[in-house]
Amino acid sequence: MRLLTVTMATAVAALLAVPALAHDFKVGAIEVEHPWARATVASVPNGGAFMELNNTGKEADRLVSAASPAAERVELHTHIDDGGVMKMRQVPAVELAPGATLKLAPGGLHVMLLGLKEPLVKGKTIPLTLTFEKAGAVTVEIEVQAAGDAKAAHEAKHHDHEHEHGDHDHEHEHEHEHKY
Ligand SMILES: [Cu+2]
Repeated sequence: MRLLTVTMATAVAALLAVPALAHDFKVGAIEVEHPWARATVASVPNGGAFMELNNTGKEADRLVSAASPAAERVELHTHIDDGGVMKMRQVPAVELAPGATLKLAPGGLHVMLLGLKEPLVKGKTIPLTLTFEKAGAVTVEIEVQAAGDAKAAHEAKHHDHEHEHGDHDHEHEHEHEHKY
């Protein structure tokens, strides 16, 4: 019995060591949950990064910039409906009202990585520094997932479901992302 207990304790310790289980970051009142990106191919040196942002504070804050050593330039983007075609547009900041939970997801707000120095490979992580007006800067690890994996598909589906124009398939209009 003692041996079993020790074995279980070891197993639990091993599970806790898996980074995916602790893939949340915090700076001031801002929580950054599960930052991830889709794997990319060499012919398309740009990619989108996604995450959930929670403002647990009583004051509004804004995500004002992002940077990564993995990309030449990082921009904050959203999608707009341009005559029925969803196009990406740079936004100066992402507003976070007090208590707000904001999802950056395919087809909507995202962090755009432009001029990737190397393709994003599934299973790798890349650092991304997010700067919030009040909370300050935090460097998170972006987990690269397969271009068409279940999590990405789930996120995209979830987003379309919530979106007013849910009947559009935004994914096919995403200019900078190579999908499959
Ligand atoms: Cu973009």
